[in-house]
Amino acid sequence: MRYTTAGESHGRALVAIVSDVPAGVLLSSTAIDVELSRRQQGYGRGARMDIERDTATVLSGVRFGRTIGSPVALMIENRDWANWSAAMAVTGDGTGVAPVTAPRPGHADLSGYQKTAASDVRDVLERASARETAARVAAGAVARALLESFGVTVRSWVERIGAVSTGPLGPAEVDAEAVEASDVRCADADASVQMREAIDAARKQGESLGGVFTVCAEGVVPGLGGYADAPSRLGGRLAAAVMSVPAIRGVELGDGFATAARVGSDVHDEIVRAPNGRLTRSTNRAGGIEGGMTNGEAVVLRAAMKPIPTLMRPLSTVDLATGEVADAARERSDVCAVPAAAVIGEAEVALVLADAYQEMFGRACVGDMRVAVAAYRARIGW
Ligand code: EPS
Repeated sequence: MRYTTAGESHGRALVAIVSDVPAGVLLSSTAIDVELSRRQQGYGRGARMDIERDTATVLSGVRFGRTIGSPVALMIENRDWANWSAAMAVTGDGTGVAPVTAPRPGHADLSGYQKTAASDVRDVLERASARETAARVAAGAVARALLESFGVTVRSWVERIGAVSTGPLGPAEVDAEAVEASDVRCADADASVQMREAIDAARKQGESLGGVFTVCAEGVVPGLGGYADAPSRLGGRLAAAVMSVPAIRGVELGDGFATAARVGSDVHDEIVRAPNGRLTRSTNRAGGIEGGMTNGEAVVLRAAMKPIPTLMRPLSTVDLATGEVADAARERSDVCAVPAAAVIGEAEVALVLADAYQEMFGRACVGDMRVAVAAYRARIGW
C-alpha cells in the first residue's frame, strides 16, 4: 500500500491517492471522516480549524462499500479556499496579490524559496503547511480499514506538552476512551489540566509549544518487516514514516534512547511460554520490534514534536525583497498541535503496518490475505 498527496493549504482541495489497496476491504467515507475529525481536534489549535470541517469524498476505488483493487482517490475540500481564491488562483499573473517575503525560521520558507527560484514564499509555504496531513490521515484510514480485517488496532496518546509530562506510559496504563475524551489526548486528568494551562500561557505570550506522543499498534502478528536487508527492516520504515510528519524531530521505539544507559539484561525482553501456548515476552521494552520485525508484542513508538514555527510574537528574519531585518511572516497559527500530530502518527504507522501485512500475506484480495494470516498463525501457534 502506497500513497501520494496533492494540494495546497489554501487551494481548492487536498487529494490523497492510495495505490495497491487489496480488493474486498470494507471502507466507508464515514470511517475516513471520523479520522479527519480526530485530526482537527485538540486544545491549542488555531482559527483555521474553526473554518474547516474536513470530510473526504471518495472519488475512486470503492464500490458498494468495498474496495475493488484499484487506486482509492480521496478529496478533502478546503472551505478556506473561498477566502483565498484570488491569492491562490490557477490562472492570471498575480497582479494585486502581495507576495510573502519574510521567511519564517523553522519552516520550509527560506530553503524552499532558494531551491525553487520562487518569487513569493507563498509558493513554498502553501504546500509545506501541515494542512497536507489531512490527506495523510485520509490515506491512513484506508490502511486502518485493512488492518481491522486482521484485528489490528492503532491508537495514540500525548505524554508531554511543553514542560508538562506524564512520563512514558505503556498501553496497559492508558485508557483509550479517556484519551479520546481529552482535548489534549491525555488520559491523566491532572496532567491534562496542566497541559491546557501551559497552552493558555503560551498563547498569551505569542509562543507555541511542542511535545511528545506515543503511537501504539496492538494485535499484530510476529514477523512483519524483515531482518535480511535494510529496506525491509520495520523499525526504519516506521521511523521514516513518522519523521516525515512536519515538525517531528525525533522518534524512538519502545524504551528507545533510555536503553543506551542500561545494561543488556535491563533492556531485552525475555521469551516465555504464555498459558495459551504462545511464545511471548515478559516485558515490552523493545516496543514490539526486534531484528527489524514485529515480535507480536504491541508496537510502541514515541515521537517528539517541536513547537510550531509560526509565532504570533515573530522571530527575526531577513526580508527577501529589501534585504533588511524584518519580523517573520505571520497570519495565524496553532499554539500547539501535538494532539493532532498524534492522530497523524497513527495514520503513518497504520500505512506502514498495512503494507507489511500485504508484503507477507498478499496484495490482491483481503479474503486471500485472511486465509494466509490464519495459516501462518496456526503454524506458529499464535
Ligand atoms: C493546518 C492548517 C493551517 C495551519 C497549520 C495546520 O492553516 P492556516 O495556515 O490557514 O492557519 O493551521 O499549519 C501550520 C501550523 C504549519 O506551520 O504548517 C491544518 O489543517 O492542520
